[in-house]
Amino acid sequence: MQLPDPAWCITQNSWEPAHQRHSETIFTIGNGYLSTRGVFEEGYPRESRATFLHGVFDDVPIVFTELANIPDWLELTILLDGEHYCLNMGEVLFFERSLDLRNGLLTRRVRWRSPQGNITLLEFERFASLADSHSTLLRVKITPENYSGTVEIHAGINGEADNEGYKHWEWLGQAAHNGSLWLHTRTRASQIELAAAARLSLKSQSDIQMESWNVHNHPTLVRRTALRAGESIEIEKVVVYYTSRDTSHPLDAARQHLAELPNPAWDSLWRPHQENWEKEWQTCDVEIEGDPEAQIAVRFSLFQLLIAAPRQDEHVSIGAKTLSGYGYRGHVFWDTEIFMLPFFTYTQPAIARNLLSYRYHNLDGARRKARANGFEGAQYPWESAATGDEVTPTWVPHFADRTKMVRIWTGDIEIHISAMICYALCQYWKATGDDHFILHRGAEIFFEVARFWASRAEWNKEHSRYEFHDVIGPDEYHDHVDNNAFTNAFARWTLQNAIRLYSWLTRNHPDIAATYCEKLHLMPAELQQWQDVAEKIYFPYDPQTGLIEQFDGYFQRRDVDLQALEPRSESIQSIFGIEGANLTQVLKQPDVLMLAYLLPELLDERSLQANYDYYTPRTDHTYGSSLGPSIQAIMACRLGKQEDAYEHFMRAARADLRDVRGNAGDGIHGASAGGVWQAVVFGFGGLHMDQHGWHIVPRLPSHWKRLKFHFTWRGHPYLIDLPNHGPFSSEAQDDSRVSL
Ligand code: IFM
Repeated sequence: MQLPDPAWCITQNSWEPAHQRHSETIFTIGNGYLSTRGVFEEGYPRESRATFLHGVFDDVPIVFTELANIPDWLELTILLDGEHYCLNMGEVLFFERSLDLRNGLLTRRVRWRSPQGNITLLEFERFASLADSHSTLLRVKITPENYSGTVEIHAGINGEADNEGYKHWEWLGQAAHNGSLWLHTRTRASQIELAAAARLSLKSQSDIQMESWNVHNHPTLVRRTALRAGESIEIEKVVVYYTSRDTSHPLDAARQHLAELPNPAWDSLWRPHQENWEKEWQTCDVEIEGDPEAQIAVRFSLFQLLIAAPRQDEHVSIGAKTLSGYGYRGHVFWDTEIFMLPFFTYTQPAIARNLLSYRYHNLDGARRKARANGFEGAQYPWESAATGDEVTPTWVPHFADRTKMVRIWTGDIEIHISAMICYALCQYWKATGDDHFILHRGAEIFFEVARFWASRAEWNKEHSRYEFHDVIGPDEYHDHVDNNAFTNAFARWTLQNAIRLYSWLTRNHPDIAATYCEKLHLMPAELQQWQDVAEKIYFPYDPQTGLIEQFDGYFQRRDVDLQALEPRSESIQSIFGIEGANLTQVLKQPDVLMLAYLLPELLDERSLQANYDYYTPRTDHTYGSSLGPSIQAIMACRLGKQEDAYEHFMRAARADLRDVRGNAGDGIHGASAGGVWQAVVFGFGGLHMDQHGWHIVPRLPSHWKRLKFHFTWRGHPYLIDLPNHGPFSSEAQDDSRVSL
């Protein structure tokens, strides 16, 4: 047996029930259509068993809508000579679980002594096909070591799947006979139909007894056979899913698809699956020599993004917790456009296009939100699901005392998201040159968002300027603030770029410009108004100190010496309380530095340094937002602070693997995963773009021997290979070390 390659495999050598939910997240597999958490086939108490399929949302109280956990494909009950195989009985003599990031194969080898003393080797494997996204497969090899007896397998599809107690599915039909089964079901409110068709095959040297149990909502296939000590049997379960989002007859599609798969299906599905994974990694792998922990953490992050990325569907996007857990219920935030999307824009632009198209298709939801709030144009929801309507919960239980409810304001006043979508559009456009997308989709988003900003701006007569009151910036420790620098700067940026886009359209595509004028009733006077607002938006910058005040009155808030609170293991919000943290200068995430990252032209070197020095010691890096550390790392790189950069980078890289915040059980921090890629490529790798194209100013951590990464610019793939001739000072390396 080959040992798992530590540069590519996440491996666990003991069974740790106390960390079960965390490891279920880490061992999630998926294929951009669906993902399945790394639960065990046989099931355990308190597990968080879930398979999520993109776009299958259903209504639920409080959080409005959530991804519905679909009927489970993994279920496999194993009886070994009459004893139930279950790790919390008997004794685990050997345990190894490994996820191969090269191909998404999850394996588990267990030597188990039953309560009666029978020892069995069980070898599990599973994958969700990347080449045939509707198909999921698992197989198990069972070898009794010190006994001969019977093996009995029950393999069902469980239509009773729920979301931590909440049931989304109503039964429509089922059958189980002749070695296969199907279940047809539908979400209660959104009425999305789902069909699962499954087949069980077993290879044994002895006779096999077959049964089908047509248990209501839980059709099950049963096999029994005899085994002698040292002999093995192999079981394969293949499950095919279709929904009414894919086709109007999902049941027919699932049954037909299953019937067309060879029996057993593993070998014929494995090859194309593996080839597809090889192709994926060829466009995006990152190699780091000299730092095994960083190497595996980066690949793990990319793997998580890849398995969540919709390849055939432009009506869905990646939620903040990807498809790997119940956290945020599958809702989509700015995490996608600002943190995850750059990875796709620069390595797999077709996926980036799908993700941006999701926002285009949901433009009407954003228009509804703007209208409901008394504004014009499109105001994208802070949390988005199937329709683009706002789905942020208004009240949630308090994190410290679940009997109390906390009002969540982000859905009402965290408004920068609309600008972030425009920013991502621009980044995609620059990197790909995809005019067609901008002409036919992007421009409409841009104009409608500009309209929103112009109508949301408030005129301050006393100071003759436009302001934005009562908002939340990226730093969510502070709510109901006025003139958040990040928000104001991006309102201005959107308006300015909408005007530029409009004039580019009128010059180069007057017919399309005319179509927009007609469709959106866009008049020159309105563009003039955008110009006026953009010019007069207040930006809280002090030219003397070079400091940007995060929002009005921020500098007057209580200053807290965060060092004096060390060591600590909880966030500043849990220490001071929600209101208490709001009264301090402590930041959940580095708001002003994020602005400087996204709009580098805004600050000169002196101001950047001043803001970095001011805000860095006031940021709750470890227990604040998981979105912060990767950006902090990039800004540290830009200022030549390599050691600080590396520390922040590793904080991001460990977010899920080491469960830094204790909540990885709720799902992968997708923004952190995307931020890790940006920290490597834009931070240490120093890739940046300007009007002349792309440039590299690498600043590798001193112990990295080499960094290699890929990116695509205007349709051309590049491989950057940066051997480290360090040690590095704050001076950047020059471009001569770039090889293509
Ligand atoms: O979008 C983020 C936000 O910036 C901080 N709170 C969590 C959200 C989802 O990750």
